[in-house]
Amino acid sequence: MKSILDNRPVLAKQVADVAEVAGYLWQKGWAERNGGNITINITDVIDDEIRNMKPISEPVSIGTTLPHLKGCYFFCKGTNKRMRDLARWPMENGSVIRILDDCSSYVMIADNPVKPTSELPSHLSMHNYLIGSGSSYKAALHTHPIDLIAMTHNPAYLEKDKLTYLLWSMIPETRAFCPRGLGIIPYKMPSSVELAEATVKELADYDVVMWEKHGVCAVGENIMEAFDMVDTLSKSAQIYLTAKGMGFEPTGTSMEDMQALKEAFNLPK
Ligand code: 2HA
Ligand code: ZN
Repeated sequence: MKSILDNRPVLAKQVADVAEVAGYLWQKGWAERNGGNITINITDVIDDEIRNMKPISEPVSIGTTLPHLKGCYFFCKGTNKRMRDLARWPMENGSVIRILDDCSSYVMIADNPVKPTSELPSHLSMHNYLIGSGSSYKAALHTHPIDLIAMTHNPAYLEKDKLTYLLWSMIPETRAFCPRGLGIIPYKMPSSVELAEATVKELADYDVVMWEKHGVCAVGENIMEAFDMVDTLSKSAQIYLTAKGMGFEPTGTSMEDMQALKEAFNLPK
């Protein structure tokens, strides 16, 4: 079958990276059923032939207006599609969409008319924010990591930056490679515009945010980086839980050692 990826190695590599990450999410147990979603901004690698491609769907409303997305293109996991299927057959379980000039609707252009993720309002709002703020980030990831979600069932961890410092202090990598910490968003209806707005607000301070009792949302330069940050935070959560399971409270890295890391890695917080 003909594919938009044919003879477009750069675009094909980006979709292959999404498929690879989708497989990791499934293997980690973070992607039950259709859980989680991925979108990547592929506008930079779109050529004139793609720009002229006829839509394969009617215009669909996003539910919100996103002025920076005019004429942008995204590869999106499909709604109700499984990560484990996206891993093997990305173009059957995801689609390429074009944002229309009204900035509030999109059409699908390839390869199959797969309706994008139910979290499209939050994903596209994040991309809109990233473009508007001059960021070079192109990827947004939402997934359901067991350990991190479990921690949000304790109200004590919902306090601003409580989890950030706890997770940073479990292993130096987390401090170094998730340097903006972990934002917290109080529970909101999945897929809602309210959840999208709250998520975007937190991106001013964080690359990764928790949706209370639901999951995590991360943005990054590319999908591998977004995944790596969540993976690192989850590793920290597992170290914490393992220590607790052995019956003791982990001591955590001292404030002094944390400060030394901040200076050595030139970290922002
Ligand atoms: O796409 O995870 O939050 C399935 C979800 C919705
Ligand atoms: Zn979810």
